[in-house]
Amino acid sequence: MKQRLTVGQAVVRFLACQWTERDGVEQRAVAGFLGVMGHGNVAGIGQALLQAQRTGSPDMPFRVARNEQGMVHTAVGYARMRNRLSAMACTASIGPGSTNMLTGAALATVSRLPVLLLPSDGFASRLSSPALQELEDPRAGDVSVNDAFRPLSRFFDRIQRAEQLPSALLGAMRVLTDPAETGAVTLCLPQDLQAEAYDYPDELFAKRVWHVPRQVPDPLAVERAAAVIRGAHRPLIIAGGGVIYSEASAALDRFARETGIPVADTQAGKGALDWDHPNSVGGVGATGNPVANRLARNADVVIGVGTRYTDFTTASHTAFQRPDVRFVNLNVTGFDAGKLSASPLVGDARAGLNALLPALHGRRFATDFSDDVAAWRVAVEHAYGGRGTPGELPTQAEVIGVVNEACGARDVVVQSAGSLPGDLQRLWRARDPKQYHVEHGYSCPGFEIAGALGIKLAEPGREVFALIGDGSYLTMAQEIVTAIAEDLKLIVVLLQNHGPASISALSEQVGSQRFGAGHRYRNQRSGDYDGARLTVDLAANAESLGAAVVRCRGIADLVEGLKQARESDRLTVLHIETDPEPSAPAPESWWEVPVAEVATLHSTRSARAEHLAGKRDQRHHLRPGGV
Ligand SMILES: Cc1ncc(C[n+]2csc(CCOP(=O)(O)OP(=O)(O)O)c2C)c(N)n1
Ligand SMILES: [Mg+2]
Repeated sequence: MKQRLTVGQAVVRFLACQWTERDGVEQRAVAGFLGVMGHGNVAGIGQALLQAQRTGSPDMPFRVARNEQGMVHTAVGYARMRNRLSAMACTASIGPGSTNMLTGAALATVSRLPVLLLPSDGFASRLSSPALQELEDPRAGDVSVNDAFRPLSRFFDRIQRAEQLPSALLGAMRVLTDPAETGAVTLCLPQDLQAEAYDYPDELFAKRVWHVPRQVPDPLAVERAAAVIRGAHRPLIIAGGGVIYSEASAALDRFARETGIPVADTQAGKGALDWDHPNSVGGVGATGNPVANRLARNADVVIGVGTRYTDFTTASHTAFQRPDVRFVNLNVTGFDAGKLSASPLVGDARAGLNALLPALHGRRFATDFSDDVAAWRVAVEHAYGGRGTPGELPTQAEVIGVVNEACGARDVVVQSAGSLPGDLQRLWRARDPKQYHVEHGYSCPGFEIAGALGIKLAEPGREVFALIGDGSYLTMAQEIVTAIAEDLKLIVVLLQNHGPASISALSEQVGSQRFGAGHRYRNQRSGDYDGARLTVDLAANAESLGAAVVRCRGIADLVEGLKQARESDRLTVLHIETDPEPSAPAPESWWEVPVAEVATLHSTRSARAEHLAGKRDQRHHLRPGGV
């Protein structure tokens, strides 16, 4: 039997029949659509979604976003919260509608999170080309702006004929649901083709279950890795996002308790163990804490679980200083498992930890880190302060402390860029594996609110707190409107420190004298941005978008405002002025940012000398990891 459907209708019908399964739990692989309409999709995918909504068949929820980049962030937030087992599809019009999704695509692919992108292309027929917003290339008739998705996508296809659709859809689903390959999956759909009909075989619309395996690493690889670990004296575990996506917290808890190995976390891995777990030593690397960084410096075996070792985690390859340090990496992708010349364990984090533990034959390590950790926890408590100092601007650390205390164990915090990720990585006390969402792989200002919306969509029962700096708010805040339209309540804490404090401080550090990193009026006499402070009122802006706004004049107002916001059913923005100066204790770590090799400026020259001093500790980590 066949069904005569447009390409748009077939896409929607097919996606409604896709499921994932892991540990016996089935869920929709594509739970809904997000979209911004234009001439590229209004009569194609748009018509198909309308028809689905009007007739109830297929069941495919649709939500309108305000900005296409924001919509992909929302889809990413959703997939993060669902441990990559369920995703969203995003439909956009041709031209800028589609290219607005590029940043979101990159974020998804960098952070290995599934999103299904359906950018629209110009006419496949080309009869009326160039269509509005269509790119023309005099040398190549088949180029479109959507080719820019190719390097950003883990799967890319452009459908030119209706009968190509089935194989493209199956290819897309395979990559979308494969934890080792997932990321942005892009199917470009020409605007005319979306509306063209074809007789699709019934089987295309049968329920399809994509089984997500818990791949067990090769037994011989387990033996080799176990031998490396058994020979260690000061091992350290680094828990990355893979632990959380694999729901391996219980396995990691057991592994850590039975071996006595301390567990540090990355941005994506925070919450893998509760902050006060006896083995938890907190964030490692450039935005980590001194205790975890000391353990890293002296570790002879580093066991990376579900981490891709970004420069923040490795402190730009200065974190691990022992000449004999070796790595054991358990990761679902062979690419990550092999990093730093590791003894690789390619497999699922939970299955891998469970296979590795018995192979250690009861080996226990006696690294004593509890006093250092206790001292660090006191330092965090001190940074949290609690009440603020009267007459002084609250510090960012104090704001984090207050939000942390207002946050129940099941509540969620969302962040992405600025000085907050570093402070959160050091200071946040996570009490649930799904509590901490600092999307730092792509560190994208504007992820905060849009991403928080996706998390709320995934788990409406949890309170979701988005922490956002003024610079990031100015980049993208419009998904507040989407959240309000969808009646999805968020609590947004907007920290106004009048500019990108993080980049200002970084600029100073690399000798660039805060150049281009302030939010001030241009001074017509000096030609520089050293005029008065800009008079932007972001609280008024949030109000104008429909949010309930609390203008906090200090920490006490914030405490009270958070209480109100929790009780309220409205999206609430808490606006608070904060001190731009760093307020969290230093990480005792390094992050490589290049400094000009020659310069006439003294500031650059002295920064260059410091930069070279930092580089002296950089290691290649070429020591073969296997035995
Ligand atoms: C798209 C993009 N442009 C530039 C940057 C560099 N950058 C990192 S944080 C930031 C601004 C953050 O400002 P704000 O939100 O006020 O945070 P603060 O630094 O004050 O904590 C910028 C421009 C980036 N990460 N992404
Ligand atoms: Mg700022």
